[in-house]
Amino acid sequence: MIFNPEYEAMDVQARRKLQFARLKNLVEKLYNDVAFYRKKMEALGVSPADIKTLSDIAKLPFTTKEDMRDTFPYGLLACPASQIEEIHMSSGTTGVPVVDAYTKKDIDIWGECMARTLAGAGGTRNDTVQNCYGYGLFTGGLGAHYGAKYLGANVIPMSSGNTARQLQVMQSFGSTILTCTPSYALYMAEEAADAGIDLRKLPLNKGCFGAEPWSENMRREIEARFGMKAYDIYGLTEIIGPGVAFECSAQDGLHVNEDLFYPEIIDPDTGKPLPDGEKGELVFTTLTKEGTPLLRYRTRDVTFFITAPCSCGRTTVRMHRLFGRTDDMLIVRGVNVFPSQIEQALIEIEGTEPQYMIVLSRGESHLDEIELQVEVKKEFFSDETKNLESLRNKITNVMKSRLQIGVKVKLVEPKTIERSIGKAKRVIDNRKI
Ligand code: DLL
Repeated sequence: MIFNPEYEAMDVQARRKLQFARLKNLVEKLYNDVAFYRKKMEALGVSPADIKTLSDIAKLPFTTKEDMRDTFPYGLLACPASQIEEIHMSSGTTGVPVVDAYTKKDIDIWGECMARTLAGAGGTRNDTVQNCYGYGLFTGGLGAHYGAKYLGANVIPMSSGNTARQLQVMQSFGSTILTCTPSYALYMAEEAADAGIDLRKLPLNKGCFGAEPWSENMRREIEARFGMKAYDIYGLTEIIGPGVAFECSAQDGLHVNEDLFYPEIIDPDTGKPLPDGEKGELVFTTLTKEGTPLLRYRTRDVTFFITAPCSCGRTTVRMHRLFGRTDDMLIVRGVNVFPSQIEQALIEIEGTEPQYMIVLSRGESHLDEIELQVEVKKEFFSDETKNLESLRNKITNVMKSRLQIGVKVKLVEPKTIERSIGKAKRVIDNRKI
């Protein structure tokens, strides 16, 4: 079901017009009301009058993570403080505090964005949403909560953690939609298996997973273990939280809520916009936000746009599932490595669990070393040593061919890698550079 066909299935030209009108309003507001943006525009010699078409957006300044840090906490506020209804914050992947201040209208729009997201996964008012994203400053918990309410569904505000209770609630109330990080979903599946609960027999039939990188194979794993459809959902605190983009029944790219967030892909080195279909850094401009609207925010997330029509009937542009970030990209002996590449390779190898840790170090020779700790499936671990050795060799060879560098593989016993109830930590960087 398309939650809001008027906007989601809008004629593309009509949407362009709407985006332009909203952009124009935004630029005027920021120029007049937010000293930070006025200064930025003046430094580039650009004023609201220079924005004559949508593509003139490229003349406008970017906003970066550093800007968020420099203006912390209220430097980007674009409305009187008395109109702020709620604040969220994230330490972000890079440790810079990021604030999002919402007015009442911002919260309503957020609810709608997440209602669109849940509907994209097939959710309706008849669903029961077990929401295991963390409640609090993190946007996941309350974002999904508002969305479920906006959709008219029943929401169980579990927050993250206490897995035994999650499983109990899931069974007692017959939850039909699960919302949490994909790594937590897998953890729950393991705990369920240990407790002798067959998740596939429960009413749960769809899940909206995001907030951290995951892969196509991890999706299959979750779908098989739960007997559900697993959908990728994307968002970030700076822009609104979850609800910026979401997958539909086609599971072929994430529809961007374009009437609300104007997306661009740029070359991260030059800052120049790239044509549709080319991979680069994702940039968003918030088109209707009142509290902390942002102009051309550089997400550092790497993806490309898919413009081919989608079978679901939505006309919004889709973004490919994320490839990683421009900043958590690991550079190991000069080679760019995304943890997601390692995960993708690993999950294709029979005998391993999708649980891993990348430990980076710099040895005596000053060369970077990657140790990849991989959990082995229970059945495999009790097997003969020679099988384990051949599994280790196999992983080593696959990594070498995928990553173009050597990786030291260490097989570890089932359940020894620390599980997360929120975003999974996959990299330990012990290099002293
Ligand atoms: O993680 C918002 C969110 C909550 C999204 C719940 C989806 C579900 P932040 O904590 O500000 O906000 O982190 C945002 O997380 O820039 C991406 O790098 C990463 N991220 C979010 N969704 C995905 C996803 C929330 N589906 C940062 N796939 C973003 C990969 C994701 N990475």
